[in-house]
Amino acid sequence: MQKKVNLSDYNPATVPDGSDYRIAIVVAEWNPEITDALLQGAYDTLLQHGVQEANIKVLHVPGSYELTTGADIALSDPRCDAAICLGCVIQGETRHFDFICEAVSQGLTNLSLKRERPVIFGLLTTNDMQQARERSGGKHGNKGTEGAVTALKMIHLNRQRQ
Ligand code: RBF
Repeated sequence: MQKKVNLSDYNPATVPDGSDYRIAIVVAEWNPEITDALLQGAYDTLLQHGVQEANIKVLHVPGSYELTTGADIALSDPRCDAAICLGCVIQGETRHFDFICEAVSQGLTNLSLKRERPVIFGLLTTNDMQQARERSGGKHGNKGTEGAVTALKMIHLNRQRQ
């Protein structure tokens, strides 16, 4: 089996067609150089897999901590099939890093179960800006792309719910 360098090297044939999917992308404004690149990766990947531009809604929130509320607002529309959440938290001197990462990961998990729809965790949590760049279109791929692929696969799975 071929060794995966990163999950952005996915096989397009395994991704469901998204032509009747409605997807929200919720993106944090902190570290915009990174989050803009994640957004671009997610958006382009959804288009490549048939999602119609009119069915992609982009919501901006101030920081990663607000991703959960932003996704909840997006999913308050019952026609919205999934929310892809994108943000970047760089580890600093303070414990804010841990608080934000913990709150977002718990928040998104709980929201997905509450709304019974996929909520995708596309939050980069890196030691420095260099690592963030490598994961938003650099040598470790683009986590926005991976978030979009995950959303398409999870919507397909969710539509099999009894
Ligand atoms: N938001 C991010 O998306 N990435 C960060 O790296 C980040 N660092 C923060 C550091 C501190 C000390 C504080 C107070 C906030 C930070 N935020 C960051 C913003 C946070 O996600 C949220 O928008 C604010 O705390 C307001 O709820």
